[in-house]
Amino acid sequence: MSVLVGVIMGSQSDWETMKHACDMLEELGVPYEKRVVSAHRTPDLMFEYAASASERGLKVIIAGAGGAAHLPGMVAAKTELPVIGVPVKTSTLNGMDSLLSIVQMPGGIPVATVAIGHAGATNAGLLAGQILGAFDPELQQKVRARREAIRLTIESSVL
Ligand code: RP5
Repeated sequence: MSVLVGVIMGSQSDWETMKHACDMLEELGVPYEKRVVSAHRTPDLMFEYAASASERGLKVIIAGAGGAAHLPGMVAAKTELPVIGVPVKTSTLNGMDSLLSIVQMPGGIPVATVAIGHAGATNAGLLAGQILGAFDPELQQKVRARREAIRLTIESSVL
């Protein structure tokens, strides 16, 4: 099956967080690719990746970065595909720097920003699955079943 989601991150050090997006895509059976693409250290690669993503068949891009986290916004500037931004938690400012760098996009160039860290990365994978699921009933059913399993777990919680 062709790759539908591109998972990119600004550094190898983001993988601990971004692997949770990949785990979710695997759980949902969504074909994806993953690679390190840095807005600051490999700007030409970033532009090339974003500009060619649509013609390569990708449908959604998940971009994670920390600190001066310009990757999601700059990628969004170069593609019409939906971009989901994951703020990676930093040791210096707890990811608030990442969050604010990603979330405050100017009108006209959206990035769907999720929570800082692990939960955000998980939700990024899930959100990509939900976007694709709108056009894929089988995938949408997987999302539905997953939610149902969560509901049952919560309702049967014993304290
Ligand atoms: C950002 O700088 C990356 O997304 C990463 O979160 C942060 C630190 O990168 P390293 O110095 O660990 O490579 O570009």
